Amino acid sequence: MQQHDSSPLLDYIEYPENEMLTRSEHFYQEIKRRHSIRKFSDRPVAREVIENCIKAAGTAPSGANHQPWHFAAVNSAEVKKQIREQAEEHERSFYAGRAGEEWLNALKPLGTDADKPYLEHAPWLIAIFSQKKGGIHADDSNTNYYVHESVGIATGFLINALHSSGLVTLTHTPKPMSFLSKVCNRPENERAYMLLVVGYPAEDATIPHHASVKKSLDEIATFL
Ligand code: IYR
Repeated sequence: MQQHDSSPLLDYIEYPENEMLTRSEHFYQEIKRRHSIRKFSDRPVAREVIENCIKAAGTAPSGANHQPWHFAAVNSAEVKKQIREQAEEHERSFYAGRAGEEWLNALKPLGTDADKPYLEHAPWLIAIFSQKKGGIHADDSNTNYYVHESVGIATGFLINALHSSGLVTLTHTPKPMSFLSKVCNRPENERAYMLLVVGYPAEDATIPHHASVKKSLDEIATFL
């Protein structure tokens, strides 16, 4: 290995094999309770919880550790209203035909449409941005690597952290998403990656049957 600064791995925890097995089973049981929710309560969620979850997302691995992401956490009713209005405008043309027949058919079992009241009802929207240029320091402007992969992993960490905290989420991808840059005051070099809707579920929240059909281990994995 090349000469480089490093420190010993002090925070690794090894579990006995039987405990490893029960922990992996427990994690599976926990994460399979995570569902995309489209009806949110307007109950507030403390900013500190959101901060902790974003800190967790920020520990994700990334290309050259450049951490090419930005999380704009929106709690302001005014900003949420702007996001809802602009998202719904795009969604209306999407559902009116821009998506194409095949895509619209694929969405039918989810029951989604252009109305997005949850963008105002949910206490928090987290707009995730990716950075093509950056570096390990916030003000660097070097090339970033594996940006999509890195931001995808961080987003996964964030969803997991929010779920573990007892909140529900929706991964929302209005198409196009570029309006988020302006609404969230983000610079030119960043691209909107995803909008996460975060909060408590409404009392009458439901899960579409289609969304709970998960492929079996055999269908998603091979062991060589
Ligand atoms: N962005 C639209 C459409 C949509 C697209 C996919 I792919 C989904 O899995 C769900 C919805 C919307 O949010 O309604």
